[in-house]
Amino acid sequence: MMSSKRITQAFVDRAEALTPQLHKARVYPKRQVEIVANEQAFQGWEVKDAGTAEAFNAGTLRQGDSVVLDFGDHQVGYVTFSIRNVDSNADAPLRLGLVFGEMPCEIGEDFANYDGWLSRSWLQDEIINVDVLPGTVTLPRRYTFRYMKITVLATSIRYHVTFPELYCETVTSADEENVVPLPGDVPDDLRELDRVGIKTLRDCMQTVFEDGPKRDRRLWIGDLRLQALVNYETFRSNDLVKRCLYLFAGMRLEDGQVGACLYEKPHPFVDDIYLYDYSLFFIATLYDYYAATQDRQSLLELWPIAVEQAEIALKRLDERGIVRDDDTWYCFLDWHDDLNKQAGAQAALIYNLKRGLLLARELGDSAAETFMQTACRQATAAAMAHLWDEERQFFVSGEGRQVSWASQIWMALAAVLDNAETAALLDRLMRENPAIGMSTPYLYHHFVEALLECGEREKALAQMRAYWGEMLADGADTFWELYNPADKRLSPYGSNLVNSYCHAWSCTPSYFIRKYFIDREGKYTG
Ligand code: RAM
Repeated sequence: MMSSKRITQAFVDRAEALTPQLHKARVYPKRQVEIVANEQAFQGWEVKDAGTAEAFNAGTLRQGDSVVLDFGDHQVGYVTFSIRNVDSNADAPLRLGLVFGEMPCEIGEDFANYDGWLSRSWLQDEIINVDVLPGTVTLPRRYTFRYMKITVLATSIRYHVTFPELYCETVTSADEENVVPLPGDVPDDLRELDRVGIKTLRDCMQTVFEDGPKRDRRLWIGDLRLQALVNYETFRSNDLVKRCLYLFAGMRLEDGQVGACLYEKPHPFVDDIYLYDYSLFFIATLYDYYAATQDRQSLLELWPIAVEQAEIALKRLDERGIVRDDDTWYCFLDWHDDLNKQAGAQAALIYNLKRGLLLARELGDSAAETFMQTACRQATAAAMAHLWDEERQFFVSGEGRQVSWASQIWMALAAVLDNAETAALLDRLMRENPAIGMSTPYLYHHFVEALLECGEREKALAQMRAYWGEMLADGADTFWELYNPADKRLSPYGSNLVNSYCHAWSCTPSYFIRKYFIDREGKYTG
């Protein structure tokens, strides 16, 4: 049974009126390739040159033949091809097998063996039958890919086929012209991180900030928050952030919580998923939006919903003032089966209350100011009294008093300790390296941000270079949803085939470089 949602239609309408136009461009394949098994290569698949794109357009394919086209970079869009029959008229329909892959693994591996727990339907393949030849086909679905495999499953004994033209019409709402070039003295490796970060964001920017254009193709507020930060430093599509905020505000869950994610079609609707940290991020995302735009009218309209998120979050505190823990998926923080969320959730609460407090002051809302300040003081005191382990010098989480990277990172971001103590905490974290580590670029982002916020610029740069830099060395055209340098096939979904390889929350090197290492005069300060 569907639960009833709290809909504020005027907000949804406001959001819909801000739906952006998509920019289109035609992209042709760059070459033909072969994907071959090689244990030394990333995820066990190597890409080998197998001929030019022109040779593909001029060549003939027979029943049973296949070809893999490489578009040279990550694409999001609609594929069109013209097909001609050769040697005879087409006396039977043409049957084609198509596979699209962001990564070589999606072309190399047989989808029939897929055993992940997310739907098989996320894997991008089709069988199409073409009744009339010669002809032109435009595939109705939007694909996200670099590689496209075509297999001729059936012609007839009389005819073969050729593809004189094939291209992808790419779509994005991002406006490249708004991106200010980096100053000349930025080192090449940082330029490359910035370029790929921007490309990642661009491909996720559609009529909302999608989390991943292959999967899940929807708006998650945790991803939105980071995309918005990169956007303010790059494309400056501030109305797209506004649209997303109004969508979340306009469609809340039964008890008023901002939902974790929402869909646009067939009409905007919010999913039932509630995550403690994600709902709270409505406050931080609104705070960042206001800081970037000074859009006071939107702030005024959305403010009551932000306050409400804080009120709802406080209801989860136990008699000690600590977020009640349980075994459900109540808070995100990171994909890690063994991560206890309690301390991270508490820190996310404090982090957002602090931003709520600043907004309350900005608005001169003294009741909200008192509320945020009191809640913040109490949540911080409770964290220090019950989650700080004086002996271990770490924050602990849950009944098992778990020490994890996520808990320390979020307490650092919440600035529960002073700057010097936070820097020492992060230093200890790196030295002692507790077993519950970081799985996603999302948590790596927060680690780098925590280092920067307490003034550890060198360490932050080194972390960013090591992590996202290694992703580049492993062949990233866009940054990935999951990346664990110690286990490169890692997937929280049971198969790396269904991982997203262009993922919103991974695009933040561009934000770090531009926000923290370029000064107001546009000079590089690294
Ligand atoms: C995944 C998506 C998304 C993330 C959620 C929590 O399904 O990758 O990016 O925000 O999880």
